[in-house]
Amino acid sequence: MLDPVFISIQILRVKELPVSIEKVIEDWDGELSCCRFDRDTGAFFTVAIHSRRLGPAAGGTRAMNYAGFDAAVEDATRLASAMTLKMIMADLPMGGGKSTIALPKARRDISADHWDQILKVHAEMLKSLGGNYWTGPDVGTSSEDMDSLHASSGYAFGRSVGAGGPGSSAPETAHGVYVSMIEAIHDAGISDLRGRRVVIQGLGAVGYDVAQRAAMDGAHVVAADPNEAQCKRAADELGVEVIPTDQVLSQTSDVFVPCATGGIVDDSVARSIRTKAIAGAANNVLASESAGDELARRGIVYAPDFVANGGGAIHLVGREVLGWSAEMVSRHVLEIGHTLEQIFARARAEGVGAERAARRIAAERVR
Ligand code: PPY
Repeated sequence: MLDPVFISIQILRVKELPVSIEKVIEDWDGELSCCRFDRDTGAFFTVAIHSRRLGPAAGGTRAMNYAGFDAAVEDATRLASAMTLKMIMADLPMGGGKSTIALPKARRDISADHWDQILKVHAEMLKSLGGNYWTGPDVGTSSEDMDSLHASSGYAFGRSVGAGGPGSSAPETAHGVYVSMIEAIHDAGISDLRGRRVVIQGLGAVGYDVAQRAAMDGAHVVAADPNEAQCKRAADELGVEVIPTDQVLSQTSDVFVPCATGGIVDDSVARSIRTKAIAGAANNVLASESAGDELARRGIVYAPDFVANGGGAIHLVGREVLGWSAEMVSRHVLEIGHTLEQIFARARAEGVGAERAARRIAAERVR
C-alpha cells in the first residue's frame, strides 16, 4: 500500500506544479534559461534570456514565494518573452530577459540579512552572465535592491537617485498606462474619462498613480487591493470607491485597468467581463491568445500589455542606456499612444485582436 504521506505529497505536487521544468523550456523559444538553487538561503534563482537580437537582454527581477520551482521558471520565461516584445514596440535597443527568485517564504517574512544574502547570490549570477543580461526592479524588488545588485555585479538598472540611478520607474509606467487608457477609450468611441467608470485592479505604486490621474480627469474610480491601508488612502485622498478583490471582474466599467498579477483575462473572463476597453500595467494580462480573440469578437478594445506598460522600460533604458533627460523619457512615453493607434488600425484592417496585430507589427519591425 502507498504511504498516505507520499500520496498527499503527490497530490500537492500535482496541484501546485502543473507543468514540468522540461516542458516549460521545451515549449519556449528563448535563448537561455539559467537556474540555480542556493542551499544557504533556500532560494531558487532563474535568469531567462529570451532574445539578444536587438541588444543585451534586460528585464526586472521578480522575487516571491512561488508555488514551486517550475512556476518560477515558467514565470521567468514568459516574462522574458514579453520583454522582447516590449523593447521592440518601444523602439529600445535592448533584448528581452527576466529573472525570478523563488523565495523559501513570503518576502515580508524574510529578514534583512537573509535578503542581503539572496541578493548576493543573484548578483553572482548577473556577474557570470557578463552583461548579456541586465536586471531592474520588478514585483518584490526595489530601487534599493538595484543599488546593492549594481554595486556587486555592475548589471542593474533602476538604482535609487541617491546611488546615481534614475529612481523608480513607477511614475513613467503609470504615465504610459494612462496614455493607453485614453487611446483605448478613444478607439471604443469615448472621448474622455469625465464621468466614466474606471475599475482598477491593484493599488501598488503604479495602480495608485493611475487612479490619481483618472480621478483628476473626473472619472468615477473603483479599485481593489489586498492592502487595506492603501485602499483607505485611495478612498480618503482620491475619493476612490473600494471594493473587495474578488469583485473586480464582475464590475461593469468603461475601462478595466489590471495593475496586479498576470493571466487575469482567461477565456471565461473574456466571455463575461462587462467593459468597453482594457489597458493596464500588469504583464501577460491575457491567459491565452484565444482570450484576446474573444475580447475582439465582443468589441472590447484591448491595449496589449507589452505596449501599455512600456513606460517603465522607456524610463530605465532611456535614462541609463540612451542618456535621455526626464523630459525626453516623458515624450517617448507619449508615443505609446501613437503605437496603439497603429495597432488598433491594423487589428481592424486584418480582422484580428489587438494582441495578434501587435505581435505581427513586432515581427515585422525585427525583420
Ligand atoms: C518591465 O518593464 O517589465 C521590467 O521588467 C523593468 C525593466 C525594464 C527594462 C530593463 C530592466 C527592467
